[in-house]
Amino acid sequence: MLFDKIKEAIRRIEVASQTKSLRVISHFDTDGVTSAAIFSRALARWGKSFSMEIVKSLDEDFVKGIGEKDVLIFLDLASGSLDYLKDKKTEVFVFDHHEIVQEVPSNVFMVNPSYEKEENLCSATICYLFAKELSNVNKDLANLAVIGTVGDIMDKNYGKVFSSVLSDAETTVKKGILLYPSTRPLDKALEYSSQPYIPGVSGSRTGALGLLRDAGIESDGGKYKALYELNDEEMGRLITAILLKSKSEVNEEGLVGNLFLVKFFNKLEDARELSASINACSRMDSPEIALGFCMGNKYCKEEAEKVYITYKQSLVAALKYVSESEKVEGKDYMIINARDRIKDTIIGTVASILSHSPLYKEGLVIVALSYNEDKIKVSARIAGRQGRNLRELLHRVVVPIGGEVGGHPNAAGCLISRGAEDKFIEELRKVLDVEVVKV
Ligand SMILES: [Mn+2]
Repeated sequence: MLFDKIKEAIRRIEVASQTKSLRVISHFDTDGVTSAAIFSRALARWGKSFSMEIVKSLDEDFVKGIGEKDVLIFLDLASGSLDYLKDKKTEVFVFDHHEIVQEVPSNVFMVNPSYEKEENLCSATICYLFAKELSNVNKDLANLAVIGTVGDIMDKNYGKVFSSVLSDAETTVKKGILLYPSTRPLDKALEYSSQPYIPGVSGSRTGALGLLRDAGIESDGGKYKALYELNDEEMGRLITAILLKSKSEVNEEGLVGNLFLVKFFNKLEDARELSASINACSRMDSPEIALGFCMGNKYCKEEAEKVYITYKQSLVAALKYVSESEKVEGKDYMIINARDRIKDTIIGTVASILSHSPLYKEGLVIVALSYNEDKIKVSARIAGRQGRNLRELLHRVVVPIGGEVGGHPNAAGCLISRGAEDKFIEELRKVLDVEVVKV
């Protein structure tokens, strides 16, 4: 049982921390940062001395370089790095939800719902359950678990455990369009929305006002309601109006979901918007700002707002670069080699946005490359909803070159060495061209 594991972890950390410091390492995405914030607060209230680090990933060299004088605690990562941890001569704790692919070594204590085959929870929720078990005072951290869950897109078919977290956080849950922030007046929210992209509405003030008119949603002296303020009937009409405008480009299943409103800095905020700004800070190399923001630091909140704006601008600049740059194009594929013109931390998001754009035909393979020091980050996406298996495709190209492939059939990525740039593109083209012949 996960709950038993949490209790046991508390007992073991209590013992280990009598003689050693705690070194906590967490992941840089929203779930990892919210996990880190919950854990930091909980450990401080418990009176433990600890250090906290936020990392982009756990590669072999990094793990091997970690010393053994402290107790090691990993949040939202390490379930895939167990082989590198088995030789550490210190206690290791893993609070994670990723799939465990190797055997759990005897020095590692695993707190992972997938290991227990229980309700799927994100790391922030696991950390929250740990914090709440330590003390009920930590119930004020429940909102962070909600934000982490939204960040990992695990907010759809949740179960009993997450429901209790929602009630601890006093979250307002509402069925509606996944357009954020749902706290912003609708005319603005629609005009500035890129995901979902609504043709003729996204980026157009006239289009946004026209859509609201079609849906029969009126302003009160020029001021529109926010999405979360709509009643069921208005929400229904708005969904219909958007579906009519989008034709096949937006499907109802992806458009409608749960809106979560959480208290943050004493204001009601859309968890999706908070998640996006935390994610933006990390992607812009400022995970410490994201962490401070989650921990209630006012200065970090202001900085996070600035970084979020810069992030959105750099996405726009990246998309502009893509539209103007020379691409390697084939019948059913497009390769964008951005080199150092687009950050490796946003190249995946750029590829995702392109894949949702109505400019590209269904099934087009989009592969984008960006430098990351001596490596190259590769992100592959399928335009539309179906096409080839990208993970398999990348795997075939990478095997002779060397590198690790991760992801899913329709969104995959890999890391290769800078020296393999030309070879990778050449091999990729070969594989992609052959596929075309096969079809
Ligand atoms: Mn996670």
